Amino acid sequence: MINTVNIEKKEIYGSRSHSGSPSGNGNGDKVGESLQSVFELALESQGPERTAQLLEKLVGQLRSTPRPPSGQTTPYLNTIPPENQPPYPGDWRVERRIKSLMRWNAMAMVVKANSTTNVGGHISTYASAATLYEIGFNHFFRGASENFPGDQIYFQGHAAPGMYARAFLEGRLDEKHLQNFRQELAEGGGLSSYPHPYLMPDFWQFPTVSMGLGPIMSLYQARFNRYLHARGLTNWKDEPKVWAFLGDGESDEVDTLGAITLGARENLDNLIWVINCNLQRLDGPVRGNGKIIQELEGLFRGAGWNVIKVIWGSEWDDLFARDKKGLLLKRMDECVDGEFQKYCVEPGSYTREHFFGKYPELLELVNHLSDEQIRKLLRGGHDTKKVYTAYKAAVEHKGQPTVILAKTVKGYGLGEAGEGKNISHQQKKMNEKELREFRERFEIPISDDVIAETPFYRPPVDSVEIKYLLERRKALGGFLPARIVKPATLDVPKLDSFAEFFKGSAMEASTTMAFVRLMTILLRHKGISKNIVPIIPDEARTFGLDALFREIGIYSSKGQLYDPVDSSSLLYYHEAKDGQILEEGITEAGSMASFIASGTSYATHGVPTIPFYIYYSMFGPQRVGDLFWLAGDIRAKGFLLGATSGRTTLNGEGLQHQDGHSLLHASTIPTCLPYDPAFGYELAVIVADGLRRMYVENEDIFYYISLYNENHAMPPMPAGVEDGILKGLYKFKSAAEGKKVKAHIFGSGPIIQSALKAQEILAERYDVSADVWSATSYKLLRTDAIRCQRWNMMHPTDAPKKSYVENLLAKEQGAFVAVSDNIRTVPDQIAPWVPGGLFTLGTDGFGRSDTRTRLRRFFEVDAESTVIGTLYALSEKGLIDREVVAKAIKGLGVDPEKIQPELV
Ligand SMILES: Cc1ncc(C[n+]2csc(CCOP(=O)(O)OP(=O)(O)O)c2C)c(N)n1
Ligand SMILES: [Mg+2]
Repeated sequence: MINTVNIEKKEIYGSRSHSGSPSGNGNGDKVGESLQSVFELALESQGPERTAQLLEKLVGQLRSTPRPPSGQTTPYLNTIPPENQPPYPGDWRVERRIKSLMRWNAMAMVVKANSTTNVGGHISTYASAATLYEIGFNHFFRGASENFPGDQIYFQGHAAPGMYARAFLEGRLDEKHLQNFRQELAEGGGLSSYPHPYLMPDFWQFPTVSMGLGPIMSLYQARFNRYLHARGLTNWKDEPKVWAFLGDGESDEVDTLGAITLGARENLDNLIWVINCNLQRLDGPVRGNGKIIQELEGLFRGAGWNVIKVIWGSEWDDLFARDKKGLLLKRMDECVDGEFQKYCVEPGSYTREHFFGKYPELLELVNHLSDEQIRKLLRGGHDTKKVYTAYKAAVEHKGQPTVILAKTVKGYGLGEAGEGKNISHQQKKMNEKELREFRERFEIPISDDVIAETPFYRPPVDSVEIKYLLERRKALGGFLPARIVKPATLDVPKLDSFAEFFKGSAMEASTTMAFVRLMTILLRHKGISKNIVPIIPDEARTFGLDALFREIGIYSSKGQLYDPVDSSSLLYYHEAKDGQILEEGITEAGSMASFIASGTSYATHGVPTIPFYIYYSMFGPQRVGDLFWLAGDIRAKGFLLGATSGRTTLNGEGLQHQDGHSLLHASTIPTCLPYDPAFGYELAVIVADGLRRMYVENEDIFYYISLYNENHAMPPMPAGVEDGILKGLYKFKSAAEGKKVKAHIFGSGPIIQSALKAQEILAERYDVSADVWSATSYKLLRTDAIRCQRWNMMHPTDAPKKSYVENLLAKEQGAFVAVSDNIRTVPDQIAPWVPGGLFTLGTDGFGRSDTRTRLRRFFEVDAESTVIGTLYALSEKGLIDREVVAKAIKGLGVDPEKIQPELV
């Protein structure tokens, strides 16, 4: 019997990296037959009662025996058995000393900052992950070199102090930097709280601190690397690996797990996730009543990933080897994470009694260990050799992405100050006693008299530690993290490439159609055609971009393994290994991750690409706003096209689709330029200038452009308006002079048509000359005005500066009215700088399904409402009689008591 157990156990240990599902075979059948005969024999010779007893005994024995994985999980053991561990290539003693110094400095940085300020910071995350990072830095993470862009590493945001501590030992940061952790405005600058490329553009590559975004970005980054290579845009010799470090609590974010099947589908063996399973998040256990490692294992295996569990440290190997009955494993399986946490904080005697003590044989198993030794039985994520083994297996694994589930202790080494405690995450201070204990535990050469000041410690450059550390990084290609940007410009098309837009067209068209035409021109422009990355979340047909399928192909790492149903048609669904379109399917988050990967390829690969991500505008910032924000932080470039925009223009789709506020969302992102063009020529001028600013001038900005699906006249471009288009406002059509009063209507997008019609009605019926202006960007007008206003505030005795919009409108008379298919707050952004104020009409409230005509009356943005609004604004200024407004309301057939869109 004992032999059988051993054989089974060996099988389990040895059969990790495949699914291991027990399949029927000839031997199995034979065993079954034999068992049947034994059963019959027992029945015959012993009788039913005795046979039942025997069977019960056997079942009991089976329960406590390690079994091969059932379903998607394997036993609570390290995936790689000790006998398969490779020799450790480094000097682990020196590495341990280096790591201890990192631990100290990372902790000191936070404690010091919080001794005089309340800037916060985290000690426990890095404390639990130090080994996970150090093995990577010393043996795996490759820096950039010629023909190699460097491995791309997503560091867990809260572990940032550890990365700074390393950079300090490497000599890349000095004491002053560390002193100013989280004090970026201090004299001489400081270190940002988390990875923010916007704030530390030479250091951090990937923002990660908003949980879930690092994981999804890393997935799409790994796929984007393949895409770039398949399209011949890279010349690397070795493929970079993408490593993402995340927390086990972070796995609850939908963004973390929602896209993992992509990794398996695309065979992304260039992707490795390391999940730091310290079993804790901010408030307490991640799964007190369950096992997060097992849960994640099941999920990732189900999604087709290679899963490597690193649960136990080397000290456990001997215990498992001597545990012939599998009782230890049984006990592991019984315990929930809440209990494992308890064993972390209690003394060894507690673990002896409550964990091992459950079964006498287990107690015996640890008889030779003192309580202290039991307390020191390590979790795998703190064991250098176990972590190295897992990483090596991960980088060598072929055909699948790998996830390493590393079990650790949150706040490892903090002792009483917060090791494994529920408060660990928030711990930012340590008293002198705790500092001394920490120092002793990690053997930091800091004396008693200064310890209370938590001084930073860096050994001399010629010390064994620093020499080792620098040698390792040199061998691996240089320091990390590092964001390296070499200036690269593209030969972007000049304005005259878009001449056809400037002539206007006899045919009515929408701005979406204009965009499709524009894309065709760009995709044929030899300077940039290769660099363009069209990204679509399953909406190409909606926007009329399906013609591109055939022309430039949809990227597929597998090519096209089937004959598409529409292969006989001209515009068939064409997938190709070097396809240019990223057809992401229905995932706005994934598409944004692709946008970001493409928009930052100038930095990650030294190859500028130009993403054009077109989507339903309602599912942009409203749906995945945090990724939009991150696009700013990461210094992404490119064009976001919010199509089917406008609360009334997208008429039939109703409340969840009709967008009248994305422009406002986009306005909140500092590096985003939002535009709301009305005509094809405006779009062309905006895109041409965007290409110049981003890909010639190398500005780290991106564009948000609303596109609409309503066809209307596409007029020729009036002379000299380019500057106004780009700045945000220009006079599109002056009114006939000679009327009694003067007014101005700012229109945007298709709603400029309401303004134009209102212009006619006002002239014909109410003796008002209303000029129509095209307002292409309220945000840009506002930021320019704010800049001037601020300058004036700071220089009160100098001649005041005037903003573009103030200068533009200085000489204009009468009332000013704005009308758009967006909420009123969008135009209201410039109200303080409009002479005499701005009266705004807009689409505040929920959308609903109906015809455009009815919706525009409902929201009061149609021509009649625009007339009434203009007359009202004039009456408010005393320029016309209120009676005129009342008559117009009647004369234009507008019901003044009609229901109003909901405003709370
Ligand atoms: C989207 C988002 N929500 C909440 C937070 C706040 N937060 C920061 S760290 C943290 C807990 C992290 O736990 P875990 O992922 O397990 O990381 P650990 O520190 O344990 O390694 C939380 C809730 C955040 N940063 N991002
Ligand atoms: Mg955690």
